[in-house]
Amino acid sequence: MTTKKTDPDGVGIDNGNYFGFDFNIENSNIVIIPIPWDVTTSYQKGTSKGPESIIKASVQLDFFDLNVDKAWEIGHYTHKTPADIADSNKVLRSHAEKIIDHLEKGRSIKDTSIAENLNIVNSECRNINRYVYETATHYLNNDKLCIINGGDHSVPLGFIEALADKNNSFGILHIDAHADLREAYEGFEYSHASIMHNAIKLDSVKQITQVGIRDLCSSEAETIKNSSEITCFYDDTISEMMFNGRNWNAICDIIVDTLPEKVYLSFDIDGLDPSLCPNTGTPVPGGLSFNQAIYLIKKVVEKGKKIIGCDLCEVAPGNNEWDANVGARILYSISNLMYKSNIEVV
Ligand SMILES: [Mn+2]
Repeated sequence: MTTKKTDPDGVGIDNGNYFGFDFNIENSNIVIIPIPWDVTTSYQKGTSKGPESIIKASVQLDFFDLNVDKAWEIGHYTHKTPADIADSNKVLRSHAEKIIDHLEKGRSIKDTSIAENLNIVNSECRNINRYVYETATHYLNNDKLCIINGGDHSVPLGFIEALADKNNSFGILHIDAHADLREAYEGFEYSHASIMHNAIKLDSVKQITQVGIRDLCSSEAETIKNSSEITCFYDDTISEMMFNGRNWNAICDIIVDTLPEKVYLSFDIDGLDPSLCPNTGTPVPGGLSFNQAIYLIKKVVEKGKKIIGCDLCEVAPGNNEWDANVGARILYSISNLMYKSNIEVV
């Protein structure tokens, strides 16, 4: 039988790996690290099932990639995440739900009745952050390119910290409906709504360029306005530019020019139009089309930037494979473009 590894038109094999590829770590250039974690998701849960659903849907893809030569030969390796992470996620969600319920009744985060729950959640989130940090560091030390596949948008922080240890200057391209700049959303230190607040505190992170943002609180808008390190291309501003005749190519030029030479790509699926991710944790109308998102990332590579790492978060399966199908395609495209940006930059 011809497999996808040697022939992009071959048969996809459901072997538990992304894309059904059977590379070993030695002959891989990219490692995808699935983190089934959505403890702090506040609205629809289910993003912890994202990685598993993407793995399943990814087998059906065609692996010929118009943007990257012989992408199926790059070597995509699937990290084996211990099963107890998913188990612990389930237990912790019940603690987190008690806290969220408490707050939704108008009560205070400082009430002693929820203090223990909050301590447990924060301490376990610290542990998962450390696990991601150590896992990513291990692969980076072995010259692998990594992608974190969440889970909610809190999980890549450990990876960004690992990259910050190894690179003294880089920027983050952040595609999302949300600014994720809250200090500690609902009392959670490692909330999906706080990742960029936590990332910008790292010395190596010199710039965050946000695209597609359309749901934020007033303090986040203030932070954006007052920060010289954050540039936000609001969804509203982007549509206005387009309604006034600017084309997407010209807008991408402006976006990419805000980024330094090294770029980390943080891709929250809800940055896209919700018809592409109807089951994500916090869907918001508006957003980028699939082609706009891929074109933007292509421009990052074309303009000679080097993508040093990526994450794809907040994909949640619904009753059919649609969300996972879109997620798998994004994951394949961005991982291939990341590889391309590393071989073409000297
Ligand atoms: Mn989001």
